Amino acid sequence: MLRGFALREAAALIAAITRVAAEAPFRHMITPGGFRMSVAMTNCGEAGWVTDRKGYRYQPTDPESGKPWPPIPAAFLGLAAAAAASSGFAGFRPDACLVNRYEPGTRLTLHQDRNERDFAQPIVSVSLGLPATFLFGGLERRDRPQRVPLVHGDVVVWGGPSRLNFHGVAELAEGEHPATGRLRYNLTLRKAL
Ligand code: MD6
Ligand code: FE
Repeated sequence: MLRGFALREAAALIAAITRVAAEAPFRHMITPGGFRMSVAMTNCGEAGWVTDRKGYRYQPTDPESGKPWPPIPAAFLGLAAAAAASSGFAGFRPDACLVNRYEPGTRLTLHQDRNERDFAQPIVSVSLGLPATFLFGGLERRDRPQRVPLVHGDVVVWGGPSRLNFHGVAELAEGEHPATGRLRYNLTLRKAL
């Protein structure tokens, strides 16, 4: 947990999210079970994480447009590499970045991130805007999660033995943030391929 690691660059990161979303707009994807996700998502990189009735996967193109996802902004790559290196993962080069957008009332149910090819690679997660409570569970869905507060500028480097732990985000509380208004963004930088 690198508290405030992205604070200095936060405005540039938010501007870059806006540029990514101009090419690949945020959308509410459908889970394989047929539920519309309350989190709005987009991606950048060689591959983007998608879900639809057929399942969860990474794919090189945006299903809405058929075009490749926009490239990962240089500011994301630099931050991810620096955060990973400072946590013992030198040489981290992500090829996929999922961008999550939350409004008050939005939540993310407990899940594992297991669509990536190599679980030895960490995931670098960046929180921007409204605060959230991260639910950090165990290796079984039934394990009671720890509640971890995440605020604007916090970065988490997640790798090693807990890489496949269940986790989620509790329902976002009402609020206003000077940098994002009524929104929280989360970037997760991954080596998916
Ligand atoms: C979020 N994060 O903070 C959701 N997954 O909005 C995740 O689901 C996540 O932060 C894998 C690794 C780090 C994460
Ligand atoms: Fe996740």
